[in-house]
Amino acid sequence: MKLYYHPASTFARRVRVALIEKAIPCELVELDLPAREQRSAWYSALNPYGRVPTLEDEGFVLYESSAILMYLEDTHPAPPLLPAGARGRAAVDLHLRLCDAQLGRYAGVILFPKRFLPPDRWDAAAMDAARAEIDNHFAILEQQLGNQRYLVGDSFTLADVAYLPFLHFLDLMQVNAGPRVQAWTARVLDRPSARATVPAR
Ligand SMILES: N[C@@H](CCC(=O)N[C@@H](CS)C(=O)NCC(=O)O)C(=O)O
Repeated sequence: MKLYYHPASTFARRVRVALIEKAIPCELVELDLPAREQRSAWYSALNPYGRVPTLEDEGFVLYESSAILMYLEDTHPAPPLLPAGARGRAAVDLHLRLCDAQLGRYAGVILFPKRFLPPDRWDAAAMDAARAEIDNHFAILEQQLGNQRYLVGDSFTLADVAYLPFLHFLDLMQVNAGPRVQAWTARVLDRPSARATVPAR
């Protein structure tokens, strides 16, 4: 199995975390994103969208981090990162979708410029609007977390894996995180899989 990734990629980090949690052997192939290797002919043949991550498993090629997470779960079910019952699995699915729709797209508006562009190229109005959406999303999660240790009950699941790379940047995004979100973030980021995949910036 091969994973095409970049160490700074939030979406690729999800997959690296799942690989570590499940102890799946995998060759990591780093793409030179600043040099636009993701747009090269050889990589476009694998992933026509020119993004990381992409997984290659004996000729089977898959991209979109959530789809890769589900594939790893199906092919390597132990240790499980999905609950056993239909409702728990549906709840994880819900959080995977909402993480992308209500957080990932807005996080990118703040994180890409803050991590990779000089301040004179930041769009402050767009970043403020994105932060308002993100604050609203985390206010909802604050309620949903209740007294649970993780997002879906007391076990670490793919829902937490999907959020993990974004939780890492709560401070950089200047999110107004409530106490439950803060405790959940600390718990998630303390896992060995999180510590082993910390981006350089
Ligand atoms: N929806 C995709 C998003 C992947 C994505 O946006 N990857 C970024 C890095 S975090 C990327 O490859 N950017 C390079 C580019 O767009 O040229 C997923 O979940 O895998």
